[in-house]
Amino acid sequence: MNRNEWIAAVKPHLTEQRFEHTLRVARTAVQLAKRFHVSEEKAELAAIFHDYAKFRSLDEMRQLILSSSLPNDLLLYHHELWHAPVGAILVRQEQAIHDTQVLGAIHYHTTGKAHMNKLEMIVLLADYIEPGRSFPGLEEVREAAQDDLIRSCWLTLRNTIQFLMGKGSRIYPDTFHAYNDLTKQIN
Ligand code: DGI
Ligand code: FE
Ligand code: FE
Ligand code: FE
Repeated sequence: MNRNEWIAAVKPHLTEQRFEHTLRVARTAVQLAKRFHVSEEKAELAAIFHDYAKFRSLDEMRQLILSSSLPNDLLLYHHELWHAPVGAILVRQEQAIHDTQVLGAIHYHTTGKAHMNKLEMIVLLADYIEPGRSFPGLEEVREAAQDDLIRSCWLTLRNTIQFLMGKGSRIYPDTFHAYNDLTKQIN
């Protein structure tokens, strides 16, 4: 499949708004891939499919988590988290995408995890800083993303944890693991 075929393949699975978000994430991910010397093709492919499962029913996602090798503890956390790991499984099954790096970047684009590779960081960051977003603290992250992948990713996780804690939400452990791991690496 080429880029236009990927875009055509994801479109029927998304709302118009989510599709536009996806195109912005893909453009942002390609810029970051150029900047930080990662395969632009993999970054674009992962970004195009990163929210593939966003509109699956809670029942379908729950069943897939239970019947796959995904950790069942996902079910104890907010269902907003499920579309990322579930999406990685569904794009493999339904779109025959088998690149494990691409699937990893889709899987961890929401929570992050310890020891992320550059592609995983790029998709997580692109999702957060794409031009349609506005979060408190986002300008600082966009600036850091000009030249420091680790720091911008760390800021993304820090902001997300602060936001979730502010609401009193439960936070998936991988998000803390990602944050702690990057804390060791930033200057
Ligand atoms: O799918 P998108 O809206 O483009 O972006 P996302 O996949 O990053 O969104 C998931 C939302 O999930 C995000 O706004 C925060 C929320 N969330 C709920 N629990 C957690 C969480 N995010 C993280 N990182 N960790 C959590 O435990
Ligand atoms: Fe998402
Ligand atoms: Fe995100
Ligand atoms: Fe997204």
